[in-house]
Amino acid sequence: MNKQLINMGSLCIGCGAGIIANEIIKSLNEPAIFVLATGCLEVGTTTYPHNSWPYPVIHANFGNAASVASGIARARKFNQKINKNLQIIAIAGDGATYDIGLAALSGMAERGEDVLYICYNNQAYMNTGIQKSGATPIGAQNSTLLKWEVEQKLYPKSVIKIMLAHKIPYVAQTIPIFNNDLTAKIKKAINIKGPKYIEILSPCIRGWYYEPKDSLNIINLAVETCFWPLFEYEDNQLKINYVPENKEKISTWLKLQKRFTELSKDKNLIDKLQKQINKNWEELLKENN
Ligand SMILES: Cc1ncc(C[n+]2csc(CCOP(=O)(O)OP(=O)(O)O)c2C)c(N)n1
Ligand code: SF4
Ligand SMILES: [Mg+2]
Repeated sequence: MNKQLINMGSLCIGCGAGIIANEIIKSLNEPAIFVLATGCLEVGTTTYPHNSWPYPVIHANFGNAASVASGIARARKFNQKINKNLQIIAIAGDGATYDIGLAALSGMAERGEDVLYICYNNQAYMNTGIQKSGATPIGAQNSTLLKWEVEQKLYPKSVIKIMLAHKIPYVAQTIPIFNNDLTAKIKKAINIKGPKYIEILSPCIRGWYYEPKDSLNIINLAVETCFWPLFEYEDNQLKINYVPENKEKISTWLKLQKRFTELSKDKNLIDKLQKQINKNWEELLKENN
């Protein structure tokens, strides 16, 4: 079986979600079925009659990928004809996960379904024109803002923490292409029984409005600034996977993305954001000890 996506379909060149999809596929040795929520990844790789994936794919609705994946997990359990090694992987964007699909995801976790759920988080509803989602960070321009406004929360809500509250066996945060962190986490997750949740920051050229040449820099800086630390929880026990030697300032990361043009002018707000990032990181380090 070809271990690469056949092509990137109609995703933008350099789309983070396409890179993530390829990394997931490279990590798999078992037969698998993917359940995709509506969003850029699904629309860009499965436009009828094409399927860019070298695996069967089900297009769920926008909000029910976790429920569809749960149904397949039950079928695998009770139907003797279904290979018991079949991996069931739901992939959904931040809009589908943080907002419309949160109840379905919670149900999947609460029932203990044997499903790997992956959220590729590009921090807005990109496929429909960059509307704000529950994962949009403060100051990020989006098409649902009528004017520059800072009423958004300093930090978006944490679905990672919501999943930890469900006490599922594996929860992790990662980013595409950083020391093979993503592939290591996928490989680990698929060998754990029960619900698994992995959230991956997914750079979006169009919505974050950056030069494609800056892609790798943006990925690295999200981690090096501790805006997006790499960690995992096995049975709610934290392990930090990478500790930056010299933490970069968040302003360096913001400046690379035109979605933060207005925020970059507001020194007070950037200071507040920097303090919050420092606090979050200190709390994580403390929990790790
Ligand atoms: C019930 C419902 N409401 C709205 C839509 C329109 N819609 C399709 S994709 C999408 C945005 C998806 O955002 P996200 O989950 O963050 O994925 P992204 O497009 O950013 O990759 C929306 C609003 C829909 N398909 N179904
Ligand atoms: S708009 Fe963003 S998420 Fe959608 S295909 Fe383009 S780069 Fe990818
Ligand atoms: Mg999104």
